[in-house]
Amino acid sequence: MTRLNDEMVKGIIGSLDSTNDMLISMTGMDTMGLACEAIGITPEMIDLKGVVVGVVPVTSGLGIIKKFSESVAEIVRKLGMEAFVTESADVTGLAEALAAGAEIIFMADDIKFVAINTTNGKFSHNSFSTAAGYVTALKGAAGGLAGKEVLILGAGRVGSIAAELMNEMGAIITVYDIDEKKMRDLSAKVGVKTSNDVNSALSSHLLVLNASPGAIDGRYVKEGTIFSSPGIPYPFDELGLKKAKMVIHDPLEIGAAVMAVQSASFSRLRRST
Ligand code: 2YH
Repeated sequence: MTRLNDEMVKGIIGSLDSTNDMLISMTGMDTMGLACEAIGITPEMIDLKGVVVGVVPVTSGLGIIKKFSESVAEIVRKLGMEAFVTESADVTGLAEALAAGAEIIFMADDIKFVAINTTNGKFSHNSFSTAAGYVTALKGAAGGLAGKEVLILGAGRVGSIAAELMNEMGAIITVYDIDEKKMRDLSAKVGVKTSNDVNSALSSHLLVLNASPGAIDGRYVKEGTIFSSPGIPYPFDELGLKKAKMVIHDPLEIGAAVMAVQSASFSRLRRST
């Protein structure tokens, strides 16, 4: 998945409530409900009260993204957990979060983004969480995926996990990737169909999971398409947006919310009576 940048992150904190409203109206679930469903639980099954989350900025690679850590902390607070961003970055920041008693620690470099549950060492990662979150959103928006034709754009980490998850749900999947080898490998692994023409694939699908960094040409979008689209940068042109019935997209919230709930579930599931 492409790296986020300052520009993509700067509006997140101010738009969390509207992202939540968008999710409710498009999928029938709020952020918490969607995050829980993505990991196979209900909100009643988990106790997030008193969970302390530390977010550690990481300077390696291309370095710190302005407001990234603060945005993750705010996403987590909206779910009902306590969150802080460490003053120091990297290893010193990790030590700071541990010393402050963080039950969950979020850290991201340019390749991986993880949320570690410090009580047992289990961790969630953003590729799974993003895939699970956006598959769940598509399922909600489409009223279920069993027996439905779904196009996946992008056979990278998120697209591949999404293919496995939707395959288990009984969706009929076609995958497209500009990299033919990746596409064939995924097809062999999960047993999905492939397309080598993105435009004709778009023209024949009403449900699309877009996990690719490529642009989507509105001329080929089918009228009434539902897009669940974690892919960055934002891929739609005006025509595509006009023809689409729904576009579910945010740069960070859905993936990070699923990570937080999944990581908390490793120590906070309520015992059933
Ligand atoms: O955006 C990213 C990468 N695409 C990882 C996502 C994995 N699916 N990383 C964010 C880097 C954040 C930076 N190191 C910071 O501000 O701490």
